[in-house]
Amino acid sequence: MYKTFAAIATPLGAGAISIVRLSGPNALCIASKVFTSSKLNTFSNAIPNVMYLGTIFCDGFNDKCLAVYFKGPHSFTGDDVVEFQCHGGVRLTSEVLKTLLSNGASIASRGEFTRTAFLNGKLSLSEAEGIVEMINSENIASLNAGYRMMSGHLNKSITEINKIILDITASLEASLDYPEEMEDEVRENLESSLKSIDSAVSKILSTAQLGRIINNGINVAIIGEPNIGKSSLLNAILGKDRAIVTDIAGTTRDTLEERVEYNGVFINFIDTAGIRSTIDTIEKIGVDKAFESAKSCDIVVMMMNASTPVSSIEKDILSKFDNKLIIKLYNKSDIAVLDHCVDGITISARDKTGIESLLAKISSMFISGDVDLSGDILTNFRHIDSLIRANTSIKSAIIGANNCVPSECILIDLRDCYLALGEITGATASEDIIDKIFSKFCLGK
Ligand SMILES: Nc1nc2c(ncn2[C@@H]2O[C@H](COP(=O)(O)OP(=O)(O)O)[C@@H](O)[C@H]2O)c(=O)[nH]1
Ligand SMILES: [Mg+2]
Repeated sequence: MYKTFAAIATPLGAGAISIVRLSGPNALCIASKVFTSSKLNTFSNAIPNVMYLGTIFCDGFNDKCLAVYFKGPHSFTGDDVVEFQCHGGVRLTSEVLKTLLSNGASIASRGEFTRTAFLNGKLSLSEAEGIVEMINSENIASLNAGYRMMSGHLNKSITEINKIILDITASLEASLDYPEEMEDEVRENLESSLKSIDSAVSKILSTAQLGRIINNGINVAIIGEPNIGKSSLLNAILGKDRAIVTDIAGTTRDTLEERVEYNGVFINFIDTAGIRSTIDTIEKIGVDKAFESAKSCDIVVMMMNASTPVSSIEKDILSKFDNKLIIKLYNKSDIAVLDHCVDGITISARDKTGIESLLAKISSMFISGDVDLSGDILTNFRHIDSLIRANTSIKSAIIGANNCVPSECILIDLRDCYLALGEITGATASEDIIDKIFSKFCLGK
């Protein structure tokens, strides 16, 4: 027997309104015990999806509130749901919840509403995870990725791949039953069918790097010789005096990280100590940290002077980052711009010119026109992990098909691939995985 549970769905605190919701077979019955509206004899007669203004009777006080009934299965959870929009406030909202509990509801656990929706087949696991991604998003790109996941984009792609796996599995199994009639033909087409699965899985997996960037941003280290204008650039980008700027070489000793949002994506700028050989112990640590930041970041911005030739120290620094994405940035263009600057971007941190071109360049190195932002983008580590396992299994199946390995062994790889992919949608996810996912949800979700 399903239970009826209740929770506060909005953050607990002083606010204009709070939403308290109830889901389960007794939702309407419990609601009609505590809520009345002049429009109805009893709330049991409420028309689904209609909002009623009325009174909720709590222990020691009443509140004027709105109530709406969503009749299962046409509700978020798939069961009967009643939502109350009462006034906000910690005590008021808690008392409304207490009233529902004392009238027969039990308290919902974390994610219980969404878990019920999943168990009732209203959404897949990845769609449920899309909701969490949207709630936790801090930038527009991540909101969009969460929205696509919540709307079933990834679920559809994975379900389609698994359908093909099932078709191949069925013909391989049939060929084992009728080897003389079918085996040659099935084995002949096997490799190309497996390769199409491999390329579909790899295509989704290849978006993981973009997904990381969407969640965490592009890490950009600004490096260069002292006094070139690195800290001035950080300040110009942020539009405020964050870093100390002086004409004394060696002013910045530690790395300093600040984030801006550009085209919906975070760019994390790391201002570093100017690179030079120094006997100052603290500055030397700063120079080492500058190199470390540059090695671990996504893009190195090497700042040089637009009005003077590239120095031998700068050539030496550049040569250390041959294998990285690097932007040559020529600063102090307000003084002069020499011809060699054509291989980079010219700016004046002092006059705040060229900043937009730099941001656009950084963004275009990751979010270029050929990146399909409306397609699947893997932003969830659990999905990446499942796809990596699916990828390993399908590659093993291809090797098997190539080397005349018995069909029984290929079937094992295909099954592993199917199971790994099914964990994403929830079709093959174990109770443990499901528990773990919903335990990360907030109360009332
Ligand atoms: N003329 C000119 N001076 C600049 C520009 N950017 C920075 N400076 C000056 O260069 C000096 C060093 O700047 P700073 O940002 O501290 O350089 P950092 O050591 O590379 O961080 C300061 O006196 C700045 O005012 C620029 O675009 N044009
Ligand atoms: Mg500095």
